Amino acid sequence: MKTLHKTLALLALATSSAAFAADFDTLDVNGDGAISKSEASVSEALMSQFKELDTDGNGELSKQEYSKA
Ligand SMILES: [Ca+2]
Ligand SMILES: [Ca+2]
Repeated sequence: MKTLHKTLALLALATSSAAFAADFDTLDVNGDGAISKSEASVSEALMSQFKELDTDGNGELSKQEYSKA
């Protein structure tokens, strides 16, 4: 349930603003220091740039990669 609540909070955040509403730590739901595709999926804007931002192509966005958004 905790995860669901966080997801709902993220969805509210993501829809409340046009750009990347949430900051890195908020998007990194599991706290592993990277934003996975499923974590990025709360933001359509982020998803649309995910491939471009993932410069090392490991399928996750590091803080450094995300900071270029
Ligand atoms: Ca993560
Ligand atoms: Ca990456």
